[in-house]
Amino acid sequence: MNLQETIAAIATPTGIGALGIVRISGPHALEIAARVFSSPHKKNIANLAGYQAAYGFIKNPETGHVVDEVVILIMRKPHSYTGEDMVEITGHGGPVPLKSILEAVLDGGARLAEPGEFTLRAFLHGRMDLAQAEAVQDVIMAKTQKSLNLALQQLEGSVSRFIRESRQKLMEVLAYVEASIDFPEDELDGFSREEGKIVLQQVQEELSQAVAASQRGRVYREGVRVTIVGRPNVGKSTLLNALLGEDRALVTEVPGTTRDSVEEIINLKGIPLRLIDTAGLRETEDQVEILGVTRTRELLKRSDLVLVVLDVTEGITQDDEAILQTIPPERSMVVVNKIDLRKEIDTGPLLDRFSPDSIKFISALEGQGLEKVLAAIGHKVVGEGPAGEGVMITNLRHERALDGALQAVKRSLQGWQEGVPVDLLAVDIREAISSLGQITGETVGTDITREIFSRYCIGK
Ligand SMILES: Nc1nc2c(ncn2[C@@H]2O[C@H](COP(=O)(O)OP(=O)(O)OP(=O)(O)O)[C@@H](O)[C@H]2O)c(=O)[nH]1
Ligand SMILES: [Mg+2]
Repeated sequence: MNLQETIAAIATPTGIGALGIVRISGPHALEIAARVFSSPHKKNIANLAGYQAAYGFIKNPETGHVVDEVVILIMRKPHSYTGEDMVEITGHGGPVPLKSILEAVLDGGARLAEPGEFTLRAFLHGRMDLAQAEAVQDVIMAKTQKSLNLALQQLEGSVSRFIRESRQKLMEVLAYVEASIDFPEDELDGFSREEGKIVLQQVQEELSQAVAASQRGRVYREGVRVTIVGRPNVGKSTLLNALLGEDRALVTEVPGTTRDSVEEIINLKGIPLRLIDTAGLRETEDQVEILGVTRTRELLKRSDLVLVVLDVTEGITQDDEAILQTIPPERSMVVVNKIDLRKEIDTGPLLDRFSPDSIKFISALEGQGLEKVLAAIGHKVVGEGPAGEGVMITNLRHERALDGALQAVKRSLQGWQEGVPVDLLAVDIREAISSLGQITGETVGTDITREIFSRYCIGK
């Protein structure tokens, strides 16, 4: 990527809105903007200070035609999102005017930006580190208030600070270790072997807490897929509707009503829950139903959690048994439905595979027991209570790097205790430092950064 090139893109979604924005960034941003912009008051945008705006028209430099009436905002390096000279042109929010503005800007000398290239440039110019840059996309994609809060904290630098502090401590220990390789006999100032060990233990403790919390963090960022399965007519669609609070899926007394899966997202205390109602599972000759059943089996594989619905009036039938055999008990809950009709069934046959906590009795029709089902889902996916203190890692890439660092710190600590030669300790400590640096971007290759930003929106 050539930072000498000036890039441009439409930054607002395609569709109809009041306003839309075309962004330009790079060394020639102002020049290009001046080429396409004309002010009725003869304002020269080259003379505007940063964060000043002007009203006028965009003309295509090749055809000379006016393409939209706009307000143009100037940002001068380094005080801009990318750290480069930037111009934002706010035009009317329709696809044709915005495309025409973009075309004028490209004809004026800019190149079309790649996905995430504005944020990539912000990272390359040191406006933010990699963890912060990744948070930008998380803010945009946030599914609940809780996921938004976590993304904003990361954008503000909470993850970066935690990583830098741990890295700093490891660097101090490494400096001590390296000095004692060079001067084995000397008393090294300010640091003893014992102190080095204490610092390593402290870092190990902090990293393992962060790794432990990260699974929970990821649930808030990405959400969880909960698939509702069971025989036909046990009340799966009624359960989906009850949890959603609206009549989304068709419900009838005819078995085999749901033919294709139905998906909806609900917000469970900040956890985005993707609920999937499926076609009832049974042996069938009906071609459409067979497709539905095949699809349900596929969905099962991709679920974080499976709710198996049983009908209390029918007990556990052979078909139920067959379904219960195909699902992973550690990722499942049994929901016994229709308790308004009858209270009990013999759960004995379930108990060798499911703990009593994973079996819930409900009436989807009358709304009984739903709170308990939701609480149990929350408990299963994020464990006890709300997020504790300390940093919350939400990103799988970060989680892996953090775990890599933790394992390296553990090895060095063990070596330290066993009195292995200091040059070997240095190897593990360096690895831990490098692993942490991948999160903030100090030690990450361009292929990985490219991969990360390629998933971004164009214009961000
Ligand atoms: N009494 C009672 N009836 C229920 C309850 N839940 C569902 N039903 C009834 O059971 C029948 C089937 O409900 P659905 O929700 O369509 O069942 P399903 O599991 O989605 O069925 P398929 O889509 O055919 O697989 C309907 O007549 C519902 O009104 C309940 O808690 N109590
Ligand atoms: Mg159904």
